[in-house]
Amino acid sequence: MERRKLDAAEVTLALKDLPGWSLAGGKLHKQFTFPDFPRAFGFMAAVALIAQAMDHHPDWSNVYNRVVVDLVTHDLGGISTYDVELAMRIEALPG
Ligand code: H2B
Repeated sequence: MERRKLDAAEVTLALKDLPGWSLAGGKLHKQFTFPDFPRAFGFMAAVALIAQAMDHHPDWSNVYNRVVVDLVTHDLGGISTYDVELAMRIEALPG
């Protein structure tokens, strides 16, 4: 798909289809909470496979059962179509 930086209006529009996601520090941001660490890590493993296939990688952190995900396109200096695509693919993961 096209890899292009989005303007503020396009980001606002994209967020309408991304429940729980917000704009924070110039990145698409969401915190995920799981029942336990293995579920959180399983989620991260699933996201890692998607990220590697896209060659587009999240800024993220994990503490026990929580995973904080921030999506930005470093080389374009902002949120791009790829960040929205990755967020949508994360939302489409089972469970
Ligand atoms: N991920 C993100 N989020 N932003 C980037 O600019 C980026 C990336 N660049 N993954 C990619 C890898 C680049 O380094 C490779 C060479 O395509």
